Amino acid sequence: MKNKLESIREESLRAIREAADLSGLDALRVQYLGKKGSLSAVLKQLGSLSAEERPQIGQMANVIRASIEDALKARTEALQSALLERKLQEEAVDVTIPGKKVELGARHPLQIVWDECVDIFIGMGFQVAEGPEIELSEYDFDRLNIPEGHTVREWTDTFYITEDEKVHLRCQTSPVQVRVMEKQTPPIRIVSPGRVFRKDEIDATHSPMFHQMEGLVVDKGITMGDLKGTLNVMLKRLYGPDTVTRFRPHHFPFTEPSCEVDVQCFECHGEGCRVCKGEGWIEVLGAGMVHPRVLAGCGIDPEEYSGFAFGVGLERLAMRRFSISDLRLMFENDVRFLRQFS
Ligand code: 2NL
Repeated sequence: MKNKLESIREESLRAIREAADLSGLDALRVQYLGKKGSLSAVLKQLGSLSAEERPQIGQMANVIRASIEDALKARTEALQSALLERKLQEEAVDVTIPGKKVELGARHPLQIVWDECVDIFIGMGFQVAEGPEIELSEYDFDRLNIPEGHTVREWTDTFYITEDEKVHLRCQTSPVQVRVMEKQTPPIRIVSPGRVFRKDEIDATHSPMFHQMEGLVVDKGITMGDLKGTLNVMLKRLYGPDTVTRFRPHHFPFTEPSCEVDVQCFECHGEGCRVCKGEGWIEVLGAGMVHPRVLAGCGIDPEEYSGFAFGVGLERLAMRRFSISDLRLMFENDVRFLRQFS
């Protein structure tokens, strides 16, 4: 039995020394010290020994148990610290590595004039309205009093989505205002900035996709005076307090009366030069009193309410503002161009 205990000691201590991981160690603990382990098996046979041998063997077994426990403890600690060491190495952070540079972008010139226009009108109590870019022709044409056969309705002018001409890419953001008038009872004060689409050939001043901001005010007693006052505020904010404006009669199907609005050339102050092509004036927007038929078509009684509306092209504003000679630059996303606006 002594031999048996000796071999348990040798075998177990070697196995513990060689154990590769903590779960292996645990298995060894069970194998040697557990209730059904090798040491217990030997102790169960103590009864068959003589009275002198019994305490000797018993004591020997206790010493071996203690040394196995010590060995398990030592190996556990060694494995644990090796594990920690490896983790520390794997998760090491080199704080001396230079950080990644964050490239700071710039607002697009169009976005700058967009934000500026919106801010001016928010300052006058307007709200911003948005709507779909794919529109029903009913909202973009019919409700705006644009007659059947008008050139804008032709396939050469408009991007139709469906063969039956009922759906197309909107040509203006007016349908956004139509949708608001339909839902909301006056007073209404909104601007609708957004993308619009027309089948124009691309050149330095034309693009089949461009941006527009329209505005609409509907309330009791709105007059041409409100239109002029509001647009004068807008243009003075955009071009400076000394800006001179001119309201010229015009025609749009959706407004009556209608006008185009010019600002006096900031280069020659009306003398006529290259910037204004000898005119002395630069056209900036179209506007008018909302046609009674348009109001009525949206469920607003034109006998009770009146309103004014306007539309302004944002690319043209940006081009003038930043002296951009070619509109295509704004859609090419060349960072050398875009960086100039940071
Ligand atoms: C332009 C300038 C304009 C409007 C847009 C409008 C919208 C509704 C009712 C009446 Cl819902 N008018 N918008 C009015 C005048 C001018 O845009 O040159 N357009 C061709």
